[in-house]
Amino acid sequence: MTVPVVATELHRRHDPPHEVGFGTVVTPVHERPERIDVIQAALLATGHDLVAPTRHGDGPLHAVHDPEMVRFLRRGYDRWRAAGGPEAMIPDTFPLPRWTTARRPDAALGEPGWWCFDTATPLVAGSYAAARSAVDVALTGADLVAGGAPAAYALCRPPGHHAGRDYFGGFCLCNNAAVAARYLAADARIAIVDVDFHHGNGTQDLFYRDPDVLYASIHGDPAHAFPYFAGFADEVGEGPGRGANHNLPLPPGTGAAAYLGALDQALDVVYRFAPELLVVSLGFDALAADPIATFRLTPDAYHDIGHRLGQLALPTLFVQEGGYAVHLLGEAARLTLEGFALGG
Ligand code: Q9C
Ligand code: ZN
Repeated sequence: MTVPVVATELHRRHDPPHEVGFGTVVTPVHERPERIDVIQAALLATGHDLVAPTRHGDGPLHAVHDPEMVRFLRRGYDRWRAAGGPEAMIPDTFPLPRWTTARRPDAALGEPGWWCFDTATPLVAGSYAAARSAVDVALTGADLVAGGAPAAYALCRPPGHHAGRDYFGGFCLCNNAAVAARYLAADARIAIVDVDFHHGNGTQDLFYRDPDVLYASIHGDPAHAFPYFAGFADEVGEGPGRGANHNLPLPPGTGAAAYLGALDQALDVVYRFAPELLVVSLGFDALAADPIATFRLTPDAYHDIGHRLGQLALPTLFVQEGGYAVHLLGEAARLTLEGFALGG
């Protein structure tokens, strides 16, 4: 099976000089352009086809994200620099939800903490262009699967699953998978399966009350892992969405056997939901070699993951999320599609 791989060079414009993790300057950053380069090279070398994204306008983006946040992503950096902010825009002050009179600051140096929830997601001059291109990459992939392709691979960068309606963080600016899922949900019943090591708190939040989009995630237990504040098993959806959110947190050190067992459970829920299309938030940070995560998968496990996803026999949009063991990302991506092609 040859899979269209949607990608653009515009992702390179998001290339921050450093991030802050656990209060310490980290350079180079984990979420860097080479990630996409190695995946793209591996997939094209395997015979998959490169497809350029098409522009989709603001409609699908604003259906998911607060236009005011999008405006901040577009204009906030220049304001920050004009006010004397340094090259990497990282929040200085965060308004905790317990701060009852917190209001959105006018101050350019104060505004980042209103929208961005961590210190690991710096913005630079080209970040918006990259984030915007990643949304178009996901939407172009969505068009391909809606149009009859059995699968498409949206090589999104920056990633997306930590971004919610009006916040961003966790290396994510716009939630590419959620924008694609919302767009596809106009015509089809959608399931999102998230195999990134981290819980996709943004995606969960965006569909938490929605009965028509299932979210199922296998991830590092937030009792030990980022994003810490969401991703627990008792988060099952709310109101009409109750039962359409499924979290499978797993402990540090989880290997392939336990991981694939949890994936089988998640895919059983997906099967019973009877979706017409599948969106996969595909992160490779469950690899043992990943520098920021604690699972112990080898690249071979992605063949098994792909195979299990393929057994659902649904048109499937793969959306790139995380994965930071750069030297293994190409192999993991190739094996995912190889397993998927074995089908159901
Ligand atoms: N010093 C994704 O995989 N915290 N995001 C890193 C390490 C942020 C991961 C802390 C992790 C975000 C898409
Ligand atoms: Zn991740």
